[in-house]
Amino acid sequence: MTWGVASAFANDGDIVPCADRSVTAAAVSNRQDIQAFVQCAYEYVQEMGFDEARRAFNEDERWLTGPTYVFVDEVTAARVDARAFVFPPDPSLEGQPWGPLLDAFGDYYEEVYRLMGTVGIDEGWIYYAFRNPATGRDEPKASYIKRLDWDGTPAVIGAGVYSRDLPGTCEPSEVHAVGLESHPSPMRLAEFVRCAAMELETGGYLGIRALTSDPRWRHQSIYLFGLDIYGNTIFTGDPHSLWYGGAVSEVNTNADGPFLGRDVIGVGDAFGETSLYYSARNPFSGAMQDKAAFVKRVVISGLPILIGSGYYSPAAAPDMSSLTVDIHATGSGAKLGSVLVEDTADGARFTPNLSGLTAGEHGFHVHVNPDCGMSGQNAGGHYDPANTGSHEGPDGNGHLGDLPRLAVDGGGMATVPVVARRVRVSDVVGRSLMIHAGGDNYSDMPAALGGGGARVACGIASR
Ligand SMILES: [Cu+2]
Repeated sequence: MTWGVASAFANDGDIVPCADRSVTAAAVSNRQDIQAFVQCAYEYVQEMGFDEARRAFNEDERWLTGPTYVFVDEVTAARVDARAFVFPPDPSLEGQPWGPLLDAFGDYYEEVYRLMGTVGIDEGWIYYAFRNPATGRDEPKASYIKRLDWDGTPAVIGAGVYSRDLPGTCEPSEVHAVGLESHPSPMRLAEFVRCAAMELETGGYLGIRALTSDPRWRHQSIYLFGLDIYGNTIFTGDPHSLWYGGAVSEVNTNADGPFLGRDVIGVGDAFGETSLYYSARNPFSGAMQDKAAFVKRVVISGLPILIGSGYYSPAAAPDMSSLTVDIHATGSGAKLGSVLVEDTADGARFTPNLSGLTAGEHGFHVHVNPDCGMSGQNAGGHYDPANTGSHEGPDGNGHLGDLPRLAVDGGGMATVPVVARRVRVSDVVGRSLMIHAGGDNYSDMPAALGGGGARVACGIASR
């Protein structure tokens, strides 16, 4: 097992010089524009001096008319003492310490000082909640900031936008679990978590439901989790938690865990956001795999928590030729045993080791979705990649997911293997195995879908 703690931050790459890409406030329409806009403002300060730059940022259309403006703030550890050097929304504040005004956007200063003071980067994106003067509400905002010497004082120059004003910043079409799953990278992961953190800060506890169930935030091995100050998982999109009726522990805080025995919020306070490396069960593969996670401290309803997500190391991908599927009763959730699925020369062999079923034959199928919730209804229909729409049993040409009937003895046990000649293990992964109350007529006549009736037992086929 590997683990570690590190601060991580990445910007979007090299910044083009202002001369090559002159941008006005009115023309800003994406993240790269904001970066170029800040670069131009920075160069303007270098060329024209502090007094002219302050005048221009407050008065000239180029810097002021559009969805953004230029700000310059002092960087100091005592954030209430930090002075505003340029603040076009209220120029009367310029030269004054923010002081108690920080209450409305303390997150901003925490981020500025953390990045410039603690992490020590020279420029990058920050994400925080800020009072939107247009609506009077605190809303998610993203700003690009760059280190600047303002007349002998450490400062940052920056510009930002509210997420709804700027396509490309936490846009649902750009930041989503599918993208992170298919192209995992530290930068994508950090953006994913930061955008989720903004949703949480805006929506509070009401936002958790979406963060743990919406496909934007949950896909295959990707999900979000929240940790309290003791490291307990207080919410999670991990599909395994559906089975157990509560949150599966994402991390442990023991001396050998990813937090190295430190308390979680201590880590959050020290870093604000942090990368973590540990081993965890990948809900999509079912295997213990190395995981690269990223957590960010947020405060909701007055309480600090860490929100995080992570992706799994593909190098740890397991052998794909067999799979064990745990089977649970759909009603009580009780575990009934498991089914071993193996590739053989004759097709996939399903070897059950189950108890607690009713005697006789039971319809047995691969259903589409890896989800046994709602009494098995969430699993959807029989797996039918060729869209035949026809239930014909294991030797027909209909649903690929039509398996041979499962035999249960008088003691309620199923141990007799069945072989489905058209099926491979890879067809089963990422779907579910379903056992019905009744048998299977291998036809849609006289009863549709084999006539097996209620879905009594189910298992998610993940590794
Ligand atoms: Cu079925």
